[in-house]
Amino acid sequence: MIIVATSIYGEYEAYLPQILEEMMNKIRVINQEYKENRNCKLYEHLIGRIKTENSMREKCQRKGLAMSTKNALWEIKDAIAIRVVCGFVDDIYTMVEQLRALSGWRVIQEKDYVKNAKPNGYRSYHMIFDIVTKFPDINGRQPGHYYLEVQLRTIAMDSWASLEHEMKYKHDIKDPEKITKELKRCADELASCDISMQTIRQLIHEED
Ligand code: 0O2
Repeated sequence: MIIVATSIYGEYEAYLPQILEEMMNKIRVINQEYKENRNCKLYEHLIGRIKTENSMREKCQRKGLAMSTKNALWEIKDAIAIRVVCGFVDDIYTMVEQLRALSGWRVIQEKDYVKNAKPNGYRSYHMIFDIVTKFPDINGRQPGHYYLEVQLRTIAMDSWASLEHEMKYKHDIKDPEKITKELKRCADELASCDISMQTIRQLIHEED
């Protein structure tokens, strides 16, 4: 018997990296134009990813959804995701407005964990867009619609989230309450540094 392993993304799998690249390019153009007009960049770096097969299957399971292509691409909305890592908190909000203005991008969900941090200290601005692409979609449309998640954070927020994410998967933590408390303290200290850096930038600009 031959077992053919099929991706949870089915026939749409090959489109996903192409869509991701196209959408990242749109964000690169925003940065380029901003640099030309204002002589400063809007973000430090950009990361894109297609959710791995394992991670998508785990998420379907966690949400009580069947492991189908429809659920992976339509019910779960972060198969395609971009992270924009900014230098300053203000730049997050400038970028949010620029993304909102992109043609073919429609915001369907927004969560401001920068102003309203999660209880564990997690900070980031999350947006889910319905984007129009040149590819067919799961609902039989062409041009097809896909979801794209964009997370916007400062460098400090990103460092914290990466380390916290890594540590969460270590199961041999002896005193989880203490660790949670320490992580929260670190997140708040980093947020306070972000505010200071923002203030310093404003002071420098006032001197210009
Ligand atoms: P990964 O590894 O990024 O793929 P949902 O997206 O529906 O599961 P929710 O709560 O509605 O859950 O979405 P939310 O709060 O917008 O968070 C979704 C994503 O934000 C997560 O995706 C993480 O990337 C990130 N995130 C949220 N909370 C935390 C946190 O406390 N710590 C860290 N490090 N990241 C967080 P995934 O699919 O869980 O993971």
